[in-house]
Amino acid sequence: MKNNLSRRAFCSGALLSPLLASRLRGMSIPKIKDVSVIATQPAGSRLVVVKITTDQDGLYGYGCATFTQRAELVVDAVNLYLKPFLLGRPTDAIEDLWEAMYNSSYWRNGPVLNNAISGVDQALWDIKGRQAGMPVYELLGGKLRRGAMIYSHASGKEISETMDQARQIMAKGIKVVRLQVGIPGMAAYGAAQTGAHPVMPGEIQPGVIQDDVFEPGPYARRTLELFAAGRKELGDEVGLLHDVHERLPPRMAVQFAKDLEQYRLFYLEDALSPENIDYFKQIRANCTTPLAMGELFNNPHEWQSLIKAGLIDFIRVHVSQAGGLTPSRKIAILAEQFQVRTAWHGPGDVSPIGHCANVTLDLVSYNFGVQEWTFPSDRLQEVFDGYPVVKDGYAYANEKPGWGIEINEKAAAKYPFGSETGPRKLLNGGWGVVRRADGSVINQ
Ligand code: GCO
Ligand code: MG
Repeated sequence: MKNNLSRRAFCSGALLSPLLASRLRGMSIPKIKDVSVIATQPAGSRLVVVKITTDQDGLYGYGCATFTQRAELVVDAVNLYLKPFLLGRPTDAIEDLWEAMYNSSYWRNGPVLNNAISGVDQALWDIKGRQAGMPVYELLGGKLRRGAMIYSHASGKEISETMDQARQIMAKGIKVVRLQVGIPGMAAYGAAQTGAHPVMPGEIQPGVIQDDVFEPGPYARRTLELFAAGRKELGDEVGLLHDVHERLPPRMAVQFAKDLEQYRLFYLEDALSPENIDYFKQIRANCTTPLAMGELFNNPHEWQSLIKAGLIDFIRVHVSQAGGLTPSRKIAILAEQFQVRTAWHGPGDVSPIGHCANVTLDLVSYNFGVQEWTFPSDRLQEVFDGYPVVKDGYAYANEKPGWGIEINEKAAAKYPFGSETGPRKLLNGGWGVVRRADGSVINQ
């Protein structure tokens, strides 16, 4: 009996939901005819999307593989390693192909390879949805909420500017706002700089990239003022969150989370770096500020320990950095068992395909928390058609088969990599360094 559990059993629908089986019965299983990469930069970030073309006319899929700081390396990983590995293989066994790609490099769980695998993984889910004539969320058991509550970014050089932006965001019906503010004479995360570009004394070398300067003390004091103003001016109803971006020494992060407790944050993000996650115990022991972490995670060990120990309240993995929809679905299910909610990473360096994958997970995961949102520019929509729509603070799936995104590949070619200016151009879209006033490098 056991070895009859063959492809025939699979294709006969024994393992599929009745609806899916009825849609697939009689359809031959598509084979991978081509694997190609769309590398485009229509709106600032370098975006990498994998396209899987099948041997069935008009049946193809797209997947997000965006690691903007090392985009070209992901392109090579797909072209040089995954393409020859995948050609001719059937598209239907997504889990099997994920495990096969994941193990094929022997060494695994890194940002470049995970993003390459994610591009293929998400493209296979797109193909299955297109084949079945239904959105990917239907393949995952269907929606358990109509839309996903989003949050948007408010920032400014001055606190008053951040407050103005926050009010504009709230006026659109958005219920959760991230607050960030510049620090005079320093380079703050998520906010424009005030004053001249702070450089290391005596370090100006022609053609050499100037390193940013950041000091945790002034940042922490200024951010506490920001949240005092936030609660006073924006009220108690609105959800307010903040991203430390791992820029505080761990001991200071414990104090900072405690000092922010009075402002009832929706969550405090990346108070610690992945290297210092043991300090979450101390933050937990000292205050009730909700904690979010995960965008920098590539390895299951990073999220499993925190989730199982209940040391975070929101898991914020960047779906393609974890390897795509297949593993991220499992992270959501693990988190659900431990009352940890999801808040998938959703900045501008996630492609519209990746944003669709985020919304899909948001709609099918009982433990959804909030979705970081980046509103698309006209140029981004010139290239990508089908970006999920936001109404009254909620993001909605586009209800089309697969991810429901079509890419105008001619338009994508109009925006090749390299449109950065200044240091970023020299660094191929990569980041420079942030240093303390004493010259030592810090996590950025
Ligand atoms: C966020 C993130 C981003 C990252 C960026 C890295 O919470 O949205 O921290 O702003 O810094 O995605 O490329
Ligand atoms: Mg962040």
